[in-house]
Amino acid sequence: MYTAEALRKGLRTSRFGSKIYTFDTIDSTNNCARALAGCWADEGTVIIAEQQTAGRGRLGRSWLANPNENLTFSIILRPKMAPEAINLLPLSVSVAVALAVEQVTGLRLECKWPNDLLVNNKKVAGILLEGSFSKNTIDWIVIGIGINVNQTVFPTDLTPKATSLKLATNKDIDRTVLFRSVLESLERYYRSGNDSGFQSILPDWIARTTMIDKTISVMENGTVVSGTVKGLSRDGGLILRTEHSDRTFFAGDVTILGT
Ligand code: BT5
Repeated sequence: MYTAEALRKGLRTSRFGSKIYTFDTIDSTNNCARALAGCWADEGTVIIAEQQTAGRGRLGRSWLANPNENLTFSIILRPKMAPEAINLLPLSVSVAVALAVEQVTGLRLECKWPNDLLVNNKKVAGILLEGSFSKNTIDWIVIGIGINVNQTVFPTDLTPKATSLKLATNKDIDRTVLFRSVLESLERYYRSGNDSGFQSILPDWIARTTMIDKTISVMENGTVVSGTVKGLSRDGGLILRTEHSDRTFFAGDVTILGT
């Protein structure tokens, strides 16, 4: 069980984590963060739980994580960016989390568009961005982050596609140390995005993906489109060269088919 004091001890951030709400069990840390964000909770407020009874991914999918073994938390942001650029934010979060995990474990994480982090081609972390927008402004954003840390057994249907930091390193990872490192990295990337534009994340994200020039299929709203990945657009979309033209996707599920 976490305590806010233990998580904050030695945390080298200025705003991120200045308020941390810890829960033993909650439905979803994103639900709690959304409710707090709507009540003007401070930017950088963190909600972290040992166990989620309704942890979720995108499009109503579930995020499944054993208690006492993983990191599942959400953070409230109020970014200074145009809503059209919002797709850059999960890319920035992906790179920030990858770097922090790398510093703590020595593993190299790979970014898979739009919101996955992989180790050895298996998903080790997922990011869920939810927000409230009004009149071309962003009221608030909640970023939910799930990292498979010390879990070694996954439900059967996840076994072929999920892994954890412990499975990849054969070592127990200190979740508190990792949490602090992730929060510090998140704040660094977020500040730099706010100060000089989130576009600056594009080269960093590209450097951490093996998707470029791969043949993939993207499923968007029930339609599947196949093609070759050509890169990212200035606003974080995925550029796919199909048989007929180049298309840019801003949402969807990617399956990597080959080189
Ligand atoms: C995501 O969605 O990957 C975003 C996951 C975000 C989870 C965090 S935990 C804290 C916060 N509170 C929440 O309620 N959520 C956030 P998506 O790309 O839709 O992927 C979901 C899919 O990943 C599922 O349908 C499963 O196939 C797979 N999956 C579920 N649990 C997994 C796990 N622990 N490891 C790897 N894959 C998993």
